Amino acid sequence: MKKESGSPDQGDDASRMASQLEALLKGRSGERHVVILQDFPDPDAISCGLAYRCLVAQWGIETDLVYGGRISHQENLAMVNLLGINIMQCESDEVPSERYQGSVFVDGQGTTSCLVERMERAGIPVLIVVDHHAQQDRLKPLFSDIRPAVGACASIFVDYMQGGLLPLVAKAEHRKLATALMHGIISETGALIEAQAQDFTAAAYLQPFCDRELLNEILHQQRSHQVMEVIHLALENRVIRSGYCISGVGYLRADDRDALPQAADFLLTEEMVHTVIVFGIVQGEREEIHGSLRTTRLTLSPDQFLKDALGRMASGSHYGGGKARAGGFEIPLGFLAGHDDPELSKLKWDTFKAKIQKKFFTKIGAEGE
Ligand SMILES: [Mn+2]
Repeated sequence: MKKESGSPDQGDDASRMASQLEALLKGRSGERHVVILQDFPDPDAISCGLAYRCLVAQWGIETDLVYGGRISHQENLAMVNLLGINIMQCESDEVPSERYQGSVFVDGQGTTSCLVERMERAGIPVLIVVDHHAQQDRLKPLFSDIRPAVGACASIFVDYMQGGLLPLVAKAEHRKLATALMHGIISETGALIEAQAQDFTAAAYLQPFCDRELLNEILHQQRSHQVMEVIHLALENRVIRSGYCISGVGYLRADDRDALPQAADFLLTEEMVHTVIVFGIVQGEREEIHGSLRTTRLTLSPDQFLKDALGRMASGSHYGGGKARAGGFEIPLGFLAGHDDPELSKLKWDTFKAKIQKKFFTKIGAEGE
């Protein structure tokens, strides 16, 4: 059931995926599904979760949207609050797994959530994966629709809706959904600059139902002081080699985690820089390295680049992955995790920073410079 993107019969393929999904959902009526978003959910993921919730309601399927980290970006908080989207933050041992007859992954394939193992241990079957990142092979779902050529995962859901699974009508619930999906598409495609034909088709379909005033409000959130400070550090600590800009920002709170991609976006505006990597140690329930990659270089695949540079962990999965123009990575600190005295903390950061920089410099062939 897996699908490669970019095939000439994309239209037929898309409607085949929609009818396969419909067939599966029809057989699942009355169930409750857990929709797993990445640990730091972005608008694309949140809107896909909402789309799934609205879509499956017609078969009497209930959903919980869950994530294991934080909603950290100010725009994403505004989105959830202004649109009244019901979404649950869960520690992995808190997931009420006995409630669910199946799990669903949107805008990810289980590699960006700390809740996956817990779901697996609870024996919850993986029903559906809908994503636009490169194929990750972490999960074995009953239905999988992976389209790396699409700019936003939200556009895949709009494709299902438009294909007859949930035609939009003029009512408040659909207005909310259309606004969320539009925000997903806009923010995921750099204000449509990176959008593909299918994203434009989706946006055109959503436009008459979208609440422009609300969208405007969501998109014009100011940056928090902490985010500005992370951007400041990223600027100060950056090292540039052959057009690659790498910057470590040290420790940051889980609440400020989404400052990393914002800092990366900012550093990418410097002339002669084509690729940026910003990373830091995120201190939440777990302490972990998180990093964000942004590139304008057409010949660079963020997914391949991160997999090559960082390799795999003992479990066999990669530390990172990506999609067109963007990627991310997460490195568990294992035995070294946890708050320490200032001296140990500094040693720990210096060691990880040096190691990560070395891996990237080796990958780009700039090691000795
Ligand atoms: Mn996405």
